[in-house]
Parts: sequence; C-alpha cells; structure tokens
Amino acid sequence: MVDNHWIKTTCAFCGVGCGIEARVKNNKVIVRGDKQHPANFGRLCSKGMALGETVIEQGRLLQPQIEGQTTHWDTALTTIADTFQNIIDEYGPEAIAFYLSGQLLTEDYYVANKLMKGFIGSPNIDTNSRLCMSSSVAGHKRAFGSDTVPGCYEDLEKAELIIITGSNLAWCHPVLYQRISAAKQLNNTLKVVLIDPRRTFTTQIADLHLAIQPGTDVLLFNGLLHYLEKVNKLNYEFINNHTEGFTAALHVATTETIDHEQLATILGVSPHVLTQFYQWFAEIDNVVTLYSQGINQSSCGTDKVNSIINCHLATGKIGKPGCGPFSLTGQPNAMGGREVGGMANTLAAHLEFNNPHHHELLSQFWQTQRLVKQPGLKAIELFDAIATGKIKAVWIMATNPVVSLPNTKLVETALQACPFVVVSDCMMETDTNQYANIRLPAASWGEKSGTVTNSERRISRQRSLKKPSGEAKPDWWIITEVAKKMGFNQAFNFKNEVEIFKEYAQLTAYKNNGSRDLDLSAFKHLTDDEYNNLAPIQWPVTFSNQLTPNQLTKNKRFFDDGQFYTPSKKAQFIAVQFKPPASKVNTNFPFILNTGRIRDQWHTMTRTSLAPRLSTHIPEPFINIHPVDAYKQQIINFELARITSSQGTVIARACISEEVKPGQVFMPIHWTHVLSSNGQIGKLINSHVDPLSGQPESKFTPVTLSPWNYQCEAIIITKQNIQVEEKFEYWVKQNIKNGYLYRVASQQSVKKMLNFLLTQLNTLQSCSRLEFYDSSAQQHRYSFIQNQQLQACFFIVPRLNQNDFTWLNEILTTNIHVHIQQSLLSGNAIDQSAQGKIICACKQVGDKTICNAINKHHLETVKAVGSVTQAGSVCGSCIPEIETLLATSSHSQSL
Ligand SMILES: Nc1nc2c(c(=O)[nH]1)N[C@H]1C(S)=C(S)[C@@H](COP(=O)(O)OP(=O)(O)OC[C@H]3O[C@@H](n4cnc5c(=O)[nH]c(N)nc54)[C@H](O)[C@@H]3O)O[C@H]1N2
Ligand SMILES: Nc1nc2c(c(=O)[nH]1)N[C@H]1C(S)=C(S)[C@@H](COP(=O)(O)OP(=O)(O)OC[C@H]3O[C@@H](n4cnc5c(=O)[nH]c(N)nc54)[C@H](O)[C@@H]3O)O[C@H]1N2
Ligand code: SF4
Ligand SMILES: [Mo]
Repeated sequence: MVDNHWIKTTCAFCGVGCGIEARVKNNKVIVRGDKQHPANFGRLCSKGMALGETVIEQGRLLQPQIEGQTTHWDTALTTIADTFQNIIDEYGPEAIAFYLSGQLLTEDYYVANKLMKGFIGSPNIDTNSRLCMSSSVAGHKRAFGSDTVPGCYEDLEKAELIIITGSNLAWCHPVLYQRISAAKQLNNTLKVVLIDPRRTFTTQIADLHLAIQPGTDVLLFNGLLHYLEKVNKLNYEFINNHTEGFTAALHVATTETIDHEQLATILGVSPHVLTQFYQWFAEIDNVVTLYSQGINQSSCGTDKVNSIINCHLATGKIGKPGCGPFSLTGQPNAMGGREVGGMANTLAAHLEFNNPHHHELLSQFWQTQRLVKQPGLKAIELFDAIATGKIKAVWIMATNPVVSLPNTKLVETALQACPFVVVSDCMMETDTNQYANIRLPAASWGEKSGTVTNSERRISRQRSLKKPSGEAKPDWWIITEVAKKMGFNQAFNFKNEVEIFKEYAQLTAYKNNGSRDLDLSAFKHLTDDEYNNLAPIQWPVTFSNQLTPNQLTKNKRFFDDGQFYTPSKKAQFIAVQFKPPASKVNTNFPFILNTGRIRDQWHTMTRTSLAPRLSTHIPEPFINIHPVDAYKQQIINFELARITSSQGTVIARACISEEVKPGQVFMPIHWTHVLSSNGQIGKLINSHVDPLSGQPESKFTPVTLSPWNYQCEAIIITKQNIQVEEKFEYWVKQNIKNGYLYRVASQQSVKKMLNFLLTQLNTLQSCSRLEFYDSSAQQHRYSFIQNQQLQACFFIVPRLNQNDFTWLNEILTTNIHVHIQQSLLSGNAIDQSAQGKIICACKQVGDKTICNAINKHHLETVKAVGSVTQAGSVCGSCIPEIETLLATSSHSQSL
C-alpha cells in the first residue's frame, strides 16, 4: 500500500449511505466523514468511524478453495460452470439457485440477476433483502404501482412532525437520528413520535412514545384513518383526484376501531397518549413517517406498510416537502438490489413479471430467449426447496444465512444435504462457509469499486482504496467469469464495472418514456471519467432534471404531480384488516421474543468484530427481561439464562431492565457460532412469513425462560486462540487489541476449569507467573508475564456478575508495571482504569467515569460531559446514552 490522498467513497454499513473520505497511511485505512455528501454532511457514526480498522487481512479468505483445499481461480470457476451445466442438463435450470445480498454493489447484483433470470433461465434468485425490505417493496407496489421511496432526507429538516415506527434510529441509522436531533434544535416546534414496544435510546428524541403491543401497528394506523375522518381532516381533493379504493379502506378501519378506549387498551397505551398522536397527525401539515423492521418483519408486514401509506394518502401528505411515508433501508445497497431486480418476484430495473410487455422488452434488451416467465422461490421457500432436494446447487454471495435466516437447524440441514454449495465471502470463517463445497474470496469494502443506492434513492460511488487482499476478486468479475465459462460470452463480456453500470442505466431508459419511475437515462453514455468522478446523485437521473451527470440535481420527490405508476395513474388505498402475529404465546412459551440490533455491531459481526473498540460497548449476547418476569422465572441479573422456543434453545446473559414490558424480552441478532457457543438467535425463530412479501416474522417468537445452572465462570485473555469450543458449554470470544478475550462458563467443577486452562496455556512456561487463590471470593487468578508484557491471564470466579473488567480490554498493549500486577492479583483495577460499561466507543469512556464526572462537576449537558471526559465528542452515537445518564444522575446525590 502506498500513502495517497483522500478518496471519496461510501460507508460499508447501513442504508443511510454516508459519504466517507478515506486514505491509506502506513498500511492503514483512515476514514473521516465527507462534508460534501448530502446524506451525512461530514457526520459518521461509531461503525463508520471504525471502518478503517476492519480493513485488515486478519481472518480473510485469500484464495479460492474446493472442499477446503486451496485452488486456482480458473479451476474453481470451471468447476462451478461445469457443475451448474451438468445439473441443468439433468434436472433443468430451476435446480440452480442464487442467494444474494444488499451488501453487493449494484454492478455485482445486475450481472448476477442477468445471469440467473436471463441466461441460466432459473427464477430462483433471491436475496437477504427478503428478510429486510420485502414488505416495504410489496406495500409500495400495492399503493403506488412501483417500488418507489417518494421522499428524501431533506424532508426530515422540513417536517413539523416525524413519526418513527418500528425503528431504533439512534442505534441503526444514527446519522439520521443526529439529523433529526439537529433539526429539533433549530425548530422547537418539530415534534417526534416514537412507536416501539421497547423503550430504546431513540426515545431520547421523542416527544411521545407509544409502547404498543407487538404486532398491533395495523390497528394503530387504521385507528388513525378513522380518527382523521371523524375530525374532518381528510383531504378529499387529493383522495378524489389522485387515489382509488378509499371507501373500502375507511370502512375496514372504521369497523375495527369503534371505541377509542378499547383501542387504547388493545394497543397497550393510554387513551390520552393515543389521542395526542392522532391529533398531531391530523393538525400538522408536514408529516414524515419513518419505518423499519418493527413494521417489515411481520407476518402482516405488507399490511402494516399500507396502513401507514393509507394515512398519508388520505391527508395528501405525500410528494410534498417535509411529507411522506419513508421506508428506511437497512443495508448499504438494499435499494440497488431492488433496482436491478435481485428479488425472486421482480424481473429487473423495475420491470415486472405481471406486465407481459415488460417480459418482451427485457428479452429484447438482453437479447435472450431464455428469460424466466414466472417469479421464483422467495428466501424461506428457497431454503425449503434446498432441504427437500428440489434445488441441487446454490450460490450464496455476501450473506450469512446460517445465522440470519430463521430456523437455523433447517438451513444447516439444507446446506449439508445440498449437493453443490458455492459461497462468495471476504471472510474465511463464517457459519455458512463451513457448508461450502467451493469458497470464493471476494474483494471487500476498500478494495472493490462500484455504486450503491441509499434510502433516499441516492447513488454514490464506493471506490477502491487498495489492491484486494490475496487473490480476492470483485463479485461482478467472479459472476461474469462463470457466465462466460457457461457459454454466455457475448452477454457478459464486461471489461469493468463502468460497462456494467452503463448497461444497467441503458436498461432503465429502454422504452421507458416516463412509464417507469427508475430512469437513469442521463447515464446511458457515461464515460469512464464521468463514472470515476461521479458525485452522489438521486434517481431519477434524466436529461430533463439534469444538465450534466455530475451536477447535483435539486431533490426530486416522487408523486409531486399526484401521478402514480398504477394503470390508472392513481394511488391505491388498501383495505387492511388487523391480523395478530402468526404465533401466540401460551403456557409453555409465555414470553414474546423481540430481536434486533445493537449500536456498534453489524449483523453477523464478520467485520465489526475486527475493530476491538466496537466490541467494548456490548461484548456478549444478552437478553433484556423485565424485573417482574425475571423474578417469576428466578433469573438473576448478569447471570446466564436459557431461552427456549419451539425451535431450539440459546443461552445469553440476563440484563434485567424496564426497557421491555412484562411479557416481552429482547435479544440481539449478532452472535454467531464463530464467536459464541449458544448465541445464535436464528435457532429460536420459526419460519412464519408475510403471505404477500415472504418476509419472516423475526420480531415475535413465543419463548420460555429459565436460569441456566452452572458452577463457575471465567474471563480469559490470550494472545493466541485457545480451544474453548469443546470444553465449555458457554463461551463468547471477543477481539481485543493484540489478542482475544473469552468469557466462559461451565457446569463442571472449578478444578476442571483450572486444569483445562493451565493445560491450554502450558506453552507459556517460560513466563513469570502471578498466581493467587482468593478463598473468600473463591477466585483463581493467574497471569503469565514476559518482558513486562502480559501473555495471558485468567480469573475463575463463581459468577462474573457485574464485575468491571473493562480495564482488561487494553491490557495486552500495556506495560505491566507494579500497579497493574497488583490489579491482576486482586482482580480489580486499583487505579482509575475501571470505567464501568463502555458508552463512548470512539474515546473508550465508561458509564462510571461519566457518572463520576457528572456528579463531581455538577454537569448538566452532553457538551459539558464531553469537555470533561471526552465522551460523545467524536461521532455522537453515544449521546442518547449520555443523556440518559445525565437524567438519572441528576436525581442521585452528589459524591
Ligand atoms: N448498529 C447497526 N445498525 C444497523 C444494522 C446493524 O446490524 N447494526 N443493520 C442495518 C439493517 S440491514 C437494517 S434492516 C436496519 C434495521 O433497523 P431497525 O429496524 O431500526 O432495527 P431493529 O433493531 O431490527 O428493530 C427496530 C425496532 O422495531 C421494534 N419492534 C419490534 N416489534 C415491533 C412492532 O410490532 N411494532 C413496532 N412499531 N415496532 C416493533 C423493536 O423493538 C426495535 O427497537 O438497521 C441497519 N443499521
Ligand atoms: N431474528 C432476526 N433475524 C434477522 C433480522 C432480525 O432483525 N432478527 N434481520 C434480518 C435483516 S434485516 C438482515 S439485512 C439480515 C442480515 O444478515 P446477513 O446478510 O446474513 O448478515 P451479514 O453479516 O451482513 O452477512 C454478510 C456476509 O457477506 C460478507 N461480505 C461482506 N462484504 C462482502 C462483499 O463485498 N462480497 C462478498 N461476497 N461477501 C461480503 C460478510 O463477511 C458476511 O459473511 O439478517 C436478517 N435476520
Ligand atoms: S449511519 Fe453509520 S453505519 Fe450508517 S452509513 Fe452512516 S456512518 Fe455508516
Ligand atoms: Mo436489513
């Protein structure tokens, strides 16, 4: 790597799509926010800030492998092409499946879809967006006739009321959270309503929080529609001129919600709070409704989406500045995937199966006779078909389905039984990779080049900063090479990603003439230079709204002319009837398990776990349980609990908290079998899906809870991996600076644990050993030191409880002077390094430090906390947590 200048690129993580400036210095990637990017104007969250630390060779898959043996690219690609061909010859094209991801670039996605639907001739290509956005897609198509996100981020600054529903914006789209927070400071009449069964940190920004019963969103929004009619706040001009189906939708809403008090009771909120929300929606002109997985991931997700859109249509609050329903996308290129057609039930570039003209048009454009005629299997159906043997070969790219799909056991059995599994991933060890017959090393963020589209339809470039590690290759290259080896030379003869993007732009423009929303006609003849220098731009990008490809357009909101993409050009109300979640709690499984994300980890942690500071905020799988339920189930705070559903069991650390209501529990989705013994949430989730979108109900699983009985726990720090897998029923592995931190627990005796650890560490015999048995605390403490550097240490204790071990996170980088030796012997930091739970990832500041500062200096603002402790002074992702500490500490006594 050579040192070079700052290169503009886009964040690898969420769908906010923040602009980043990056450079390579001393072999390290350094990042900063791009002040000119219209998504973030220079802001980045904790994950974006740490992105550079994840671009490292540790853990990368560096060469292609066949059955675990390193091979040449040509051999791997030829084997794939030949095997696919043999399967097609014997069983037909439908025996082949692709399972893709919203983390592919648009160019990768385009060629994968073209190969499968257009040339192999199998419709069985789906994507992890099925688990994420598919209910929004289905809702958009029903209402608008197209999968269109009408608004733009600027609407957040122009709105007077922002409704955030089914979204933990503070943790999952932190830069948008910060934009709203800044907008509130400038406009003190801006109101924010949060709808979420949990009290998340997003409540910090909310004027009103409706902690509704899980799954009741359709009732809530139907109730709103009914209310709007009652108080005469419907926009009949808009309804009459630009929509259809209103009477039926209102009829259903009215029959459902006769009595306000009764409705409030079913929703689990106070009638007064409900009225306040309804009043604000009725009276405020500029309303944006942001929604995410609490809406989509439901067996009635599509209905939830339409119940929201109905209210915006009924009031004409759409297509105007500061107005509209706004689906927040999760992944960096979930939108790009929807655009090119990576889902089983769309063709390509917003061309649809149900339009015969579209089929003809795409066949002509791709010059193929093989284009599929019917939609294919959606993700859950697709893995079922693998399990039953209908599908004989699957190619998984940029997703980790063994962790992220529901019903882990079925997914594992399916992949085990599948005769031919190809996995393209940048990492060597993932839960899915172990089932691969062929592993292909993909170039990762910082190495690959192409485009992504964010939630507001803005196309931005991801640019490469360095050469791919080992022999890794960009996904588009891998796909086109297989295509060529299958005989489709002409259609896949792309020299580079620019040529692919241009063909895709040409397809969006092909015979479009305003009939389709997705139109990039101004990019039809983009030159290499123009592509290389492309500035972030929102689609549509046509000659009429655009002078040169690089000139930023004024934001175009869709539907500002009241025209939609349905045959009648009118938006459709959908009469949506409330349906309860597919599963019900019962005496065997009395708690509702809700699942979601934590602030500093990305999905299955293959990349975020590489940045030690991102693991310090929440280092272990946990379960939030209400104190009343914990008491009932005899579960003790910070001890390990078993969580069982009809599908399986996991173990997690109990975090007793009133953030969840009684009867509800919450667990994070991130832990895999690579990093934990028993933290994989997918083991618990069943495969109930929304009948229209096929999206799984990941937020509502009946479970039961019990204490997990164990004799002892240990915290272990090592420079090298140790083999905890076989020995401990519970273990979690965390990357720390220069090594690893393990938390383990065992049902066997302390003596057995001690013997095992001493055997594992017997290579450290030349080290000086600090050793102490603390009989009152029943703790064994061992440290192995060489040249004032710690090589390993462990503390065996009956219960880790709330002991503060944050001081161990950087211990492998520290000179072991006498103070630290004393800490290692006593098991407690004896200087100031015990921080409590880390709150600020950028500056590594813990809650203890923050609370002490608040109390000692009588601090009252986040800014003041920042100036004393540095917490919250860099990316700001921890500000909601600091605000909570300020609120709680102000009631406590000063020290
Ligand atoms: N830190 C971080 N950020 C991420 C990601 C990540 O992995 N880590 N992933 C990205 C991706 S791909 C996605 S899709 C987004 C997801 O972003 P979000 O959807 O914001 O995240 P989740 O935590 O899955 O769930 C959102 C909320 O829905 C609530 N909820 C549960 N049931 C219901 C219900 O019935 N009704 C309502 N109204 N709410 C309910 C949950 O309590 C939860 O707080 O995040 C993106 N951003
Ligand atoms: N219970 C429950 N389950 C859920 C959810 C939930 O809320 N609850 N959320 C769902 C949602 S919204 C989503 S989006 C999914 C996410 O789930 P996944 O998509 O399975 O999770 P990731 O960890 O993002 O997987 C991406 C994989 O691609 C690899 N990778 C990264 N970059 C590249 C690249 O450029 N090329 C290639 N070939 N590989 C690459 C990574 O190493 C990683 O293995 O999880 C879903 N599952
Ligand atoms: S909000 Fe954070 S994770 Fe999302 S794009 Fe921006 S910096 Fe990346
Ligand atoms: Mo997602």
